[in-house]
Amino acid sequence: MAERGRLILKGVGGFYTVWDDGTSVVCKLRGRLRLAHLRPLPGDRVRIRVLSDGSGLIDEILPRQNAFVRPPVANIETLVIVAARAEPETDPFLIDRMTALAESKGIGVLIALNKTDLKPADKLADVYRAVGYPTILLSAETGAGVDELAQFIAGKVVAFTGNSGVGKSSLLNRLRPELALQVGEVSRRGGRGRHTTRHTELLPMQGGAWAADTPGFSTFDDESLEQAQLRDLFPEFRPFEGACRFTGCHHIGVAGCAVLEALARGVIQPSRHASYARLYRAASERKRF
Ligand SMILES: Nc1nc2c(ncn2[C@@H]2O[C@H](COP(=O)(O)OP(=O)(O)OP(=O)(O)O)[C@@H](O)[C@H]2O)c(=O)[nH]1
Ligand SMILES: [Mg+2]
Ligand SMILES: [Zn+2]
Repeated sequence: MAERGRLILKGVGGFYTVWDDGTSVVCKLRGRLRLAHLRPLPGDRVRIRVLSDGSGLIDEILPRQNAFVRPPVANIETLVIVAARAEPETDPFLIDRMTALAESKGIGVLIALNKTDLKPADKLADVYRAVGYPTILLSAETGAGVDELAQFIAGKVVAFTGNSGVGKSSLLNRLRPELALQVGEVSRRGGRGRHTTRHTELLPMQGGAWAADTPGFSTFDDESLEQAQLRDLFPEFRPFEGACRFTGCHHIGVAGCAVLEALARGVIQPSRHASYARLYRAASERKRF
């Protein structure tokens, strides 16, 4: 069996909290790794040495299965994309950009629609269920859907992502009240979140799961979703592969495009194709500069 190594829970200011068989050890990075500009991420597996004073040194970062820049996290099995229809309302484009990023890294997603006590999200849920993504309707306020969420993440290493204020930390508190994570107030004006969570941290959950709470994002990194690859990151396009009139069709405004025909028939969700087109245009802008 391959060595699993110890798990990095968080890193703040050059100090890394490492889970070592039931206890956590605060470690520094060995000079050789620091000089090579190697920085461990929460979720990384590492080899450590515990010194006589109880502190530790990270000797080696084991190879990564995958890594995200934002949220900064590695070796995730499922990305839990938290969104809400109110206070704050999530732009579906943000959801679709995250699903595309997850697809580009071969990571599963869960669509977690929170705050359903404020505004129902059934229609939005239908959009993602039509794509084939597991989708849960939730309320951290009433507890609706939380058992289903617990079952879904059991035994997995997952990361919660989503715009600030959608209730990532609140859902984690519902799943495991002992965590007592700080949650924010939603500002009256604009109903936006306030970036209450400052660092990404992996937390031990029931059922042997680990879940990363992450700060909500307001902007994205210019993480490269390449134009040529984009159409493969929308799974609902796959049934139409090879069915367009032109080989290598990018499913953007050309005659005889099977994806656009499916869109016109309502088989492909308009918001999903709009997000695809927006990502496609952004990628072509990047390519020009
Ligand atoms: N009504 C209602 N309020 C909720 C729900 N979930 C969270 N909230 C409230 O929304 C606010 C923001 O929640 P947080 O859990 O801090 O949101 P977050 O996603 O962790 O935000 P950041 O850490 O800033 O990224 C808090 O006032 C919560 O009490 C919900 O399901 N219903
Ligand atoms: Mg938070
Ligand atoms: Zn096409």
